[in-house]
Amino acid sequence: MIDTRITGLEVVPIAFSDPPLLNAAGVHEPLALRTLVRLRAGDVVAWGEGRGDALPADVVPAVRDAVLGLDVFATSRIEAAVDAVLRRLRPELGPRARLTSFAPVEVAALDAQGRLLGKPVSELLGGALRERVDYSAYLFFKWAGHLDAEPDEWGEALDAAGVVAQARAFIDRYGFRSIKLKAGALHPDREVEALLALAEEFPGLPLRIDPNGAWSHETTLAVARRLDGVLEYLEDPVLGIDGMSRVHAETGIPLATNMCVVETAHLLPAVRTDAVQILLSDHHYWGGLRRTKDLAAICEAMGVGVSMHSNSHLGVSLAAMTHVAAAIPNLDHACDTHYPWNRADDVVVPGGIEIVDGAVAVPTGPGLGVEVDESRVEELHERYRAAGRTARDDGGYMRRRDPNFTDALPRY
Ligand code: GKR
Ligand code: MG
Repeated sequence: MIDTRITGLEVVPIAFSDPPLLNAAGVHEPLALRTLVRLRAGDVVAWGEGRGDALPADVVPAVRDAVLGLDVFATSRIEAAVDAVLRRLRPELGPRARLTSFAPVEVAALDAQGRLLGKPVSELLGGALRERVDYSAYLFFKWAGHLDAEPDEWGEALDAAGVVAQARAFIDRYGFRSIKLKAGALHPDREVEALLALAEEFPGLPLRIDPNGAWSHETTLAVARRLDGVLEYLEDPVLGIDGMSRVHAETGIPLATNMCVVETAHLLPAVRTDAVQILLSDHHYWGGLRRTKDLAAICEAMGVGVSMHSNSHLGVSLAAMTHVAAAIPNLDHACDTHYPWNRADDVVVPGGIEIVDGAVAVPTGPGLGVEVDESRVEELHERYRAAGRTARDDGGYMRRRDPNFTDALPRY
């Protein structure tokens, strides 16, 4: 019998380069923050990647003590152990925050299981139903470069022409076959113009727009009229389940969310009021890959479609997203990914995971199927330490250029 007990768990906060991408909250800072989990079980080393706030330093020793010695295949017991620590040390955390902490541990446990068995994670999730997972080009309005820095390789995109040029670069490099535009940054008229320019330039490609709740009900109705028949779906035009429900009732347009349904308690109210037609799953805060599969099954039962949300991330997450997406029967929209914006700093050994023809081939090697470059991890950890930041502050960074900027929503 192979030894499958957990013998080590380390949490490594990292920081990596991120371009100045605009959104309703402000603008991305020069460094994005993430959390890596390095887990040892039997004779394997495994990895998980989580949000920057997934496992704050003060809980790490207790989380480690709680999981050491557990069987790495017993993910429910591992989850219960992590949950108990968080309830004790951080009673103020709600279910979503606790699931956010568990997620990278679960991914690392699945990576370890796969490595121990010589099986890909998708097999542990029931098997890949497709060999490749489609992703969409995730476009942003952006500054040419960071404050006090030279322009970056993508250049400025602050109007329709800039966005179309960005789309062209993304499609030339990665072959994307659908497009999402992050909105909520400029006046909605400018954002609609950009979307219409994309529709003209790339006929037939599914298009989405996501202002992260920056629009009022009236603005949303005006945008929906102008984009009638153009969108695959409209993502979080307004805040809250009631607001989304009203928009859908008055426009009939399919609405997607990663904002008003972010934990199980939100599902029933959203479905009862027909507020959401497509749920954007995200294993990073829904509690890992198994829970994401369960979520997709619930969506199927409730007649809600499934797609996938992303935040700035590296290749360990891209691999995890791809495994779970491949194993979800009803995931029938291209997933979001920020990977093209961040891949230059990836910790995954080059060539390990690539977007080709708009899709990622489901890794077939053991576990997540990607190898992590430990020296790169140390480098990114050093950048995290040197930066002295522990939280994302898009609004604060925007105020350095525009002191009057406020992230209060709705803005338009
Ligand atoms: O990266 O600026 C961003 C996005 O706005 C991100 O923070 C969102 O969580 O991509 C996300 C979304 O779909 O809302
Ligand atoms: Mg969104």
